[in-house]
Amino acid sequence: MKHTILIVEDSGSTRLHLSNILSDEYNCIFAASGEEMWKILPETIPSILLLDVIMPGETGFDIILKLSKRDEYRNIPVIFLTGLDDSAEAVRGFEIGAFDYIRKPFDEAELKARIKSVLRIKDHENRLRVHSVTDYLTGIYNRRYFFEAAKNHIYYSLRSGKNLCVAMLDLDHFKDINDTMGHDAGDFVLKKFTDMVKSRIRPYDIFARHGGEEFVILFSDCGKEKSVDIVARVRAGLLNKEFLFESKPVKFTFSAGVVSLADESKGVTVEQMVHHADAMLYKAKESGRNCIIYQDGNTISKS
Ligand code: GH3
Ligand code: MG
Ligand code: MG
Ligand code: MG
Repeated sequence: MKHTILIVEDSGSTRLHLSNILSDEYNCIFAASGEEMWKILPETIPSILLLDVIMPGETGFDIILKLSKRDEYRNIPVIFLTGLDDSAEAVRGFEIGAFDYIRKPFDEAELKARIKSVLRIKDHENRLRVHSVTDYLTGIYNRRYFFEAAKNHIYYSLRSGKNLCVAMLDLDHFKDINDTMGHDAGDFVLKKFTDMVKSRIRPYDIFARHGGEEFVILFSDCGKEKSVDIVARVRAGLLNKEFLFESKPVKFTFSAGVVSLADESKGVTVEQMVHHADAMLYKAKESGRNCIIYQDGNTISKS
């Protein structure tokens, strides 16, 4: 698939020139001003923004500063394209976040090489980002990502008046699976379990490995009943399910604790909610495992 390059340039002849050079290799989209660019961006996030500096209306410098304040745009790499022959301006461009800076008139081969280099760095950066938030074994989010994302979700929920719930899930007697069938069988179970949960939660919920055989889910914009229901459906899905590991049958269950932001005290943190869900999980283990416990004010229910 071709990368998309969004070119913001007020000069028609430069736009045409860039189109001739780049259109074979890239999907080029053109804007003649910042104003036009802001209309295109919500529809198309480009792989690179080629940004002229001197334009009527917003300058390239104005634009990059605005982009850096928007979560959805701040990771778009910007290459400034300009006739300015002043290294102080180039330095300023880099200081405010440009990836590269190319002076007009540009050399075709050099322009192409610089674009390729930015794409390579960006690709590497994206891989690192995914890597840093992903659990290696199961491919779901890791604990670090969970706490970061959950913090924002709580903040958003408090501002919007929407609820959210946090569930802690822990596989029952998981050590026995490792001990009787081997560590690979344990890994297999962890993967099957995460697949099962992924198929039941909604795309905007956050599902992460908290550690070992312990998992955490944030149910975004979701009430307690619905959250418990989703966890209960995972539990029900596992009840009569037998997986085959190297032709040997393996069955497992889990216990869970669920808490709701609405029932927490004011100013509660993610860490406190997770701790609270963990306390409910502990009760679930104590009451015989393979069950879910949630807290409704002072009432503890078991399902
Ligand atoms: P409980 O029902 O009380 O939760 O018992 P349990 O056996 O599930 O809990 P325990 O904490 O005693 O054992 C958890 C085991 O999970 C111990 C550890 O070796 C194993 N474990 C942790 N991470 C992994 C992993 O990535 N792969 C495998 N195969 N095992 C793991
Ligand atoms: Mg210009
Ligand atoms: Mg366990
Ligand atoms: Mg555990």
